[in-house]
Amino acid sequence: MFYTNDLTTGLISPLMDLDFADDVLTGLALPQKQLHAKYFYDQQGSDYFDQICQLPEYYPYQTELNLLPKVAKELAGILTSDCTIVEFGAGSLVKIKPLLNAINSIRQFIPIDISGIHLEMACQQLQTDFPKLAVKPVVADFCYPVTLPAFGHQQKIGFFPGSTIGNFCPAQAASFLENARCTLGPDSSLLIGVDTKKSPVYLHRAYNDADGITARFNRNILTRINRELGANFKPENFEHYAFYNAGQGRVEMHLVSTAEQVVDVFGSAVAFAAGESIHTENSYKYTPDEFCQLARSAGWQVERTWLADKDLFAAYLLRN
Ligand code: AVJ
Repeated sequence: MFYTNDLTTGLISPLMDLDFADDVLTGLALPQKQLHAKYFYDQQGSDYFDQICQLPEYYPYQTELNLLPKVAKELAGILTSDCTIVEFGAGSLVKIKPLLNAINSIRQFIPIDISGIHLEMACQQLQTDFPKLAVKPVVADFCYPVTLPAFGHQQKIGFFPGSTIGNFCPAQAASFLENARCTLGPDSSLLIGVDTKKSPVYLHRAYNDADGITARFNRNILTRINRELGANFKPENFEHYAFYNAGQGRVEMHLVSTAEQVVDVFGSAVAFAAGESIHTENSYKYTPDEFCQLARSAGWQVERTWLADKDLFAAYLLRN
């Protein structure tokens, strides 16, 4: 991965991100147009996501954050020798703090995120708050195997909070879990936060907030494509649409074209019928039984399950 646009001027540099260009053109050529949810997270998108986390409707964030001190206290009893934590999709580095506060044996922290500048700024703040911790950020797309800095002989713990795993379909989630098991190696653990199945009314509210922040987050992917790939989407011509697909066990987000229109993307003409959508995100929800089965299918043992208030969210400690 490399930066493709000049972040100060917004000008497109000759080094366009060809993976991004290729994924976008391929996705928009499918009968059901789609874009990968990981592309939400440019700098603006990461900021919007932080705003989503402050919304009263978006229960996963606060629910998990409230659960973590309890989880961390129990982990402190298990993790007694020097250890390294690897966080997948670390974002703003808020959720690692309850772990760092409760577990004294954490020596090294390796946060992985796709959003480089966002990660760098968050790391500077974390280093100020925890001066003795070795912080080694890795800017990478963890959909692919990631090369990590040397672990040494420390005990390794993966941390994958926020139900980010919900962006993968179950088969991809299983291969992510398998890859993480190989990356972390023998005797490692993985602490993972996963959203539960619940009333669709509740889910609907979480992805259709009253202030329209989720809608802005969703549309921002078009603004990003315009800037980085030289497209001419009119984001205002696309409506945010999110719903729970019970058959698939997932919330789907779409951008629905409000009119018949043709968009130029990187030199290709992409035609939209009125009402046609781009599928921009899946957010799978798992019952504890379903998730434990998925984890086992990827070679992990489930050591501990924590359920938040009213079963709104779950955390699992997996053992390799
Ligand atoms: C970061 C993928 C867990 O699926 O709930 C929030 C992203 N999308 N609101 C989720 C998201 C719309 C979020 N994840």
